[in-house]
Amino acid sequence: MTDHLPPTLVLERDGPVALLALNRAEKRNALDDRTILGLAAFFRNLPEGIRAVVLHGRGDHFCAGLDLGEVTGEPDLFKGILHSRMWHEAFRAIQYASVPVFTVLHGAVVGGGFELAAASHIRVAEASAYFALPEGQRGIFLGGGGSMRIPRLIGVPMVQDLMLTGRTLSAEEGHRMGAAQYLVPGGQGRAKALELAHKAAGNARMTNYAVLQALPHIAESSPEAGLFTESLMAAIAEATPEAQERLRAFLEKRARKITHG
Ligand code: 1HE
Repeated sequence: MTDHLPPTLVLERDGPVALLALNRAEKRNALDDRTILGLAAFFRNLPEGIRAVVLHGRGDHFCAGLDLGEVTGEPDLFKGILHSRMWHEAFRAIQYASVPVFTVLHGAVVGGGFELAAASHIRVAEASAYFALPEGQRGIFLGGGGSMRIPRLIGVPMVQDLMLTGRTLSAEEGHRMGAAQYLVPGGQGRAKALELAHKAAGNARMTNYAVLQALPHIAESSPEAGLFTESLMAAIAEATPEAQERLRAFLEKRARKITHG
């Protein structure tokens, strides 16, 4: 799905890793409809051979959120619902992509930009990143799944604080609270995300798929349903030829051991 990318999305490739850039720096990578539709199309139909995606923003900011120019005009409730649902579908395509998605966060990670980051699996924040939910100041509300996903990262009380008081979180605060798994110095986010993406790309495909598709459902299930699903998933993963080869490789001392530090 590279032929139909809008000009606001630019794709590069590093072996099995796709690097997708938000390419609208002049508008601080604000998300307009064509970009949202482009994201949905890309993640639903990844290029052949891609095993991980790194999503980043060109310019000084990751993303200034919803393109506010696209929601001004004659109020239309029905259109408003469909617009938000379009975002949901796009960000769902990211969350449930067939491969892991890493985001590089720098500068503004605000509103819909925070929602976008929250739909990815691993967030790498550069020291310049800051998180904000300025919807209250604009008179609008979260519409890209942020009410579901962001509280799962930083908790309802902190989301309420951001939305009610206009508080921003520094990269360090965001990292401490769970908005990002990694914190790196300025300018190093892309290299770090790429390194992590290559590691993930080297895992067994079925295990990665299970981590993205099964794990979140299991974690939200009742314990008994979750444990049963886990057993099914474990049996499916073990039965793949790739798993069997990897297990043999370890037992025959051909595989890497775990290293720490
Ligand atoms: C935009 C947008 C945007 C910038 N929609 N055009 N998001 C916000 O409330 C964030 C609004 N943006 C900002 O607060 C600032 O732009 C930034 C702090 C991110 C960056 O500041 P700065 O000084 O680097 O840039 P700027 O001069 O403010 O913006 C440069 C241009 O980008 C300018 O347009 P220009 O034609 O005058 O050059 C800005 O108008 C434009 N721009 N951000 C449209 N967001 C599914 S619901 C999600 C709900 C939300 O996302 S709410 C949060 C919306």
